[in-house]
Amino acid sequence: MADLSSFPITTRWPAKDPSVIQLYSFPTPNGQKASIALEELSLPYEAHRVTLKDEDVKSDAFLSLNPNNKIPAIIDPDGPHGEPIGLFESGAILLYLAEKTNKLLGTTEADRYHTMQWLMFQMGGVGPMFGQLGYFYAHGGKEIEDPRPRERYINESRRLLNVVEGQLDGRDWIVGPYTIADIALAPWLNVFGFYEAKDAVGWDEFPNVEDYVERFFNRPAVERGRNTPPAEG
Ligand SMILES: N[C@@H](CCC(=O)N[C@@H](CS)C(=O)NCC(=O)O)C(=O)O
Repeated sequence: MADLSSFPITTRWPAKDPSVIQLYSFPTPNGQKASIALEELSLPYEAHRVTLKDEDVKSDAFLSLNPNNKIPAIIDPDGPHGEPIGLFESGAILLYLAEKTNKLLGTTEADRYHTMQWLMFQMGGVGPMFGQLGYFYAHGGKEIEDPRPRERYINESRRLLNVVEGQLDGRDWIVGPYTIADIALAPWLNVFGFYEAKDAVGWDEFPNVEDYVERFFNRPAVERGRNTPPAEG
C-alpha cells in the first residue's frame, strides 16, 4: 500500500485510497484542467476541495505541497521509478499526466511539440491576460477609474481570441488531434460569460472559438471533470 505520510498535506486532506492520484483543487479554469485530464485519461484519482480562501489555499498544509499557494496540485503515489511525486502548476500537471500515459500529445513528434507550444501559449498568454481582464473588468479592479488597465486587457484578450480563431480554421482542436493543449485552453475560453465581458471582447467575431468551446464541453469526460471537486458540498 502506498504511503503518503511524508506529504504533510495528507494530514489536513487525508487520502481515503493512497494508491490513487490525489488531486487538490477547486473548479476554476486552472483547476478544471487537472480534473478533466484525469477523466480523459481514465486515471483513478481522489479529489480534495481546496477553496481559494486563505484558510485553505494559504494553509501550511497546502503550502507544503505548493509554496505558490495556488490550485491545482497533485500527488501521484506511483510517480517516476514507482516513487511518489508531488506537482503543482496546471501546465506541468497536464504534461506529467500525458507523458505518464503517453496520450493526449497527438500522434506525430511534430504534434507533440505543437501541443507544448499551444500549452505554453495558454499558460503564458491566455491564462494571465484573461485573468487580469477578470480582475479589472468583473472583480475587484472594476471600480478603478483609470480606463487603461481595462482597455489593455480587453485589447489583449481580443488579440489572443483572434489568434485562436485563426488556428481553429479548418480544425476541430487546436493542434489537430485532441490534446492537453485543448484541456488547457478551452476552460479559459469559457470565462467571458462569467465575466459578463462577451460584448467588451466582441465575442460574436469569434465563431470558431464559440463552436470549439461547445465541442469541448460536450465531451463526456469534460462533463464529469469540470465540477470535480464540486465547489460546494
Ligand atoms: N499558473 C498557475 C495558476 C493557478 C491559479 O491561478 N490558481 C488560482 C485559482 S484559478 C488560485 O489558486 N488562486 C488562489 C490565490 O491566489 O490565493 C497554474 O496554472 O496552476
